[in-house]
Amino acid sequence: WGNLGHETVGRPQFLAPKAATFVHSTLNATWNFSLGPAAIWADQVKGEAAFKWSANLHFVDAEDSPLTGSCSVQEQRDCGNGQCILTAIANFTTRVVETSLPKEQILEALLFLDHVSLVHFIGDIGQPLHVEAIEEGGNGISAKCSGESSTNLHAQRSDTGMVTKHIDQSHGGTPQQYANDLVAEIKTGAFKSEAASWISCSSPTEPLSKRSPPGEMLERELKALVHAHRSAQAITPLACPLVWAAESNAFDCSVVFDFTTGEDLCSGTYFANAIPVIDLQLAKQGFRLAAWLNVLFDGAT
Ligand code: DCM
Ligand code: DCM
Ligand code: DCM
Ligand code: ZN
Ligand code: ZN
Repeated sequence: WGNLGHETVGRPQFLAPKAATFVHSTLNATWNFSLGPAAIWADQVKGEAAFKWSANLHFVDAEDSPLTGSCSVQEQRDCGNGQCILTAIANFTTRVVETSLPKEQILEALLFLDHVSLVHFIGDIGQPLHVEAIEEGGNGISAKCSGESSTNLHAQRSDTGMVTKHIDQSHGGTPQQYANDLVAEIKTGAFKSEAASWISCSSPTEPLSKRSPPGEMLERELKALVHAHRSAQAITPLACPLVWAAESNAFDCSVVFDFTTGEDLCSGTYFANAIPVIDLQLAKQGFRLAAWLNVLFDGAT
């Protein structure tokens, strides 16, 4: 996502007390940021030499075949070197857990950086083109929006075109309003019935009878992660980021590439099909982010 998408995801309004306290005290005291603007920090620094190591952590190049209708994302095949968004979420989660009781300023600053990185990556993993290898996540595919000088498919779907136009048209032009509107959909609207399933993390291949209740798997995984970390084992890949990635990636086989060269993506069927996906993925990742932080800081979902 671009800034608008990240600022939307980064305003979780479902935080439990300790997570909310952390967000308000540490983030505001240290940086005078709210979580929303802090969520774009990882994009701002990734071009700097000191943060070059982080540039590949914003996505996973899924080597599937969406143009022939075959979508998939696999930890080993697509992230075998451990340098992708799947491992980034596991790594930053571990670091937040590990340093959750720091007293010194330096540790707090580190915690802040790990924390805002986590906020950012939990947003990015919901963007279908961040879970796709083709043309570097669509960066090499030219695309245009409302006659604007043509850029690329990745940019149009992430922010510059479609998200901006959608927020301007339907959500008062600001990520604050957009986030509020998505929260309303989760609380009382179109997403109400499915929101609990967003944090179940159950694998779609798992038999229904074995599915964990919403939230349980998330908590179990985080505890396993903390345990693995404390006992100095290698970070185990997490199931949840892979589940989230697979959901994003599936849209690469439906709406994402369904246009013809030169078509205006910000009108007609393509735009109409894209908007519900953008709403869904941003609402989902914001909800998941809050659930994740609630487990980290409050030990509950
Ligand atoms: N590295 C990379 N991509 C990343 C992270 C690290 O190419 N996402 C490289 C940078 C260093 C090496 O891996 O050459 C070790 O990095 P670090 O010291 O950051 O682990
Ligand atoms: N690193 C990380 N999270 C951070 C900072 C760094 O995972 N917030 C990792 C990236 C590199 C290694 O630690 O692999 C060294 O980073 P640095 O050069 O920041 O010490
Ligand atoms: N990106 C991606 N997949 C790739 C390469 C890049 O999803 N294989 C993303 C990262 C940025 C955007 O595309 O959000 C632009 O990348 P860059 O800043 O590296 O040009
Ligand atoms: Zn992007
Ligand atoms: Zn990013």
